[in-house]
Amino acid sequence: MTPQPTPRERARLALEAARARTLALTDCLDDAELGAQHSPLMSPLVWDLAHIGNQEEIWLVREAGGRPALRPDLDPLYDAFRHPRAERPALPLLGPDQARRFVAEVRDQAMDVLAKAPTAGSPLFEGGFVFGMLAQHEQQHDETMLATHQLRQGPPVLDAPAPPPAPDEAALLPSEVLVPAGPFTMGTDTDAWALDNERPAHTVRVADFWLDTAPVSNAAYQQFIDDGGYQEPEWWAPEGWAHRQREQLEAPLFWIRDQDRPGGWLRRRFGRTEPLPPDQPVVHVCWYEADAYARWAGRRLPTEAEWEKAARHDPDTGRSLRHPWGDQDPGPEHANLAQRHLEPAPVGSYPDGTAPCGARQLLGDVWEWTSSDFDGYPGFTAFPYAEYSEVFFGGDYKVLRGGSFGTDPVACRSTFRNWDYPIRRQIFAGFRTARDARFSEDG
Ligand code: AVJ
Ligand code: FE
Repeated sequence: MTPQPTPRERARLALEAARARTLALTDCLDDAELGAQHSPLMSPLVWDLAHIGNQEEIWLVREAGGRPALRPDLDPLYDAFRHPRAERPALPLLGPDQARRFVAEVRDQAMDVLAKAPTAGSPLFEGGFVFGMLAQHEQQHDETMLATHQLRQGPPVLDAPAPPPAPDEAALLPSEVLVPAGPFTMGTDTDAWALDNERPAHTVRVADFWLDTAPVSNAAYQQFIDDGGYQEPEWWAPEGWAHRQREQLEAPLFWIRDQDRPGGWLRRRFGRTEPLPPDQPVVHVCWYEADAYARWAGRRLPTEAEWEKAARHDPDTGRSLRHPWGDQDPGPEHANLAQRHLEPAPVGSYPDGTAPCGARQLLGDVWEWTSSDFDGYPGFTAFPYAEYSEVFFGGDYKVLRGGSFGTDPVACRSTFRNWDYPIRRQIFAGFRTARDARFSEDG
């Protein structure tokens, strides 16, 4: 057993890791590229950078530290609710060097606050929560910045080794696993850094169902395309079909038809064009595409509760685990996280990350769309601010689970909830499918 760091040490390490990643994602581009808008869906990277510092100033320097504001004049510029992403390039933003100096000054003060702060006695400080919240906030923006890198045109600036091939036994895995009926504990009261929307823990009954062992692969998704799935309204939700028509969707984002191979596909990935790997999970599909594929396959998306039960319920003990493999922090053997690779690993990878139900790759590789709308759990209370998640409740957003290759472990666990509009596909999102087991011959 490795000794657990204290909450203060854990917070310090998490904040430092987030900052190293933020700087790596911004130091590789020149000032013009940092200030440019690579897609109307995204902020200029220099906005994310200073927004990270502004949030850290608000929460760690002012709220946690009780210290005077450093740059209160920046609050309106970097308030995500005041300016939609498309408007941000026109704002009088800090330049790259000013932003770098600003985030460093805030960090100096935040570290001083951390050194003196209590780590118990109030919800904001319990287990180092507010520091963990800011480390997660920074890492979430780092993943968004990685998605901006993927949208950017021009020669590649990011590199990482390819994930290892799937183990030989991956070919022998059953296509789906049974998750037996019964109650499980969804959400958490005990994970110190869990965010408000993951709380409180509550019991949910789930009927037995079958779940894909691994996320849907590019090869499987290509069969849907080849079978005319994008031309057949029967498979699509009505709003999904309207969206498909309006946007002329024909394939996942970043797929390119290979002119030299009829029916073959290439993909663009962080500035490189390469053959589409058939055995990797499909990525950059919107909820409507995932939903349509599932219907074409005679299946459906899992509900959020089904997904979480598969990802943490241990039938031997009745306990809910922190991660599919247990309570240990994610290591490189468990899951494809932390931008260690710049693409998902082949389906069937990471046997050491297998969940008790037998499903693989529930954490890492690709975010997984669920059929569920984003809402608060019974007894939800916004903490410490409604703008983190509560303002997004009410049915406009679909829940994604599990994290991608670009998600840091600090912002990834079996209770973690992500959400987005059902039309979005610039995020690193794929899916797996499910079906009811009750009343079926296998049930
Ligand atoms: C949880 C990824 C949906 O990026 O909109 C960042 C995270 N919240 N700053 C987002 C977030 C405030 C959020 N997601
Ligand atoms: Fe933010």
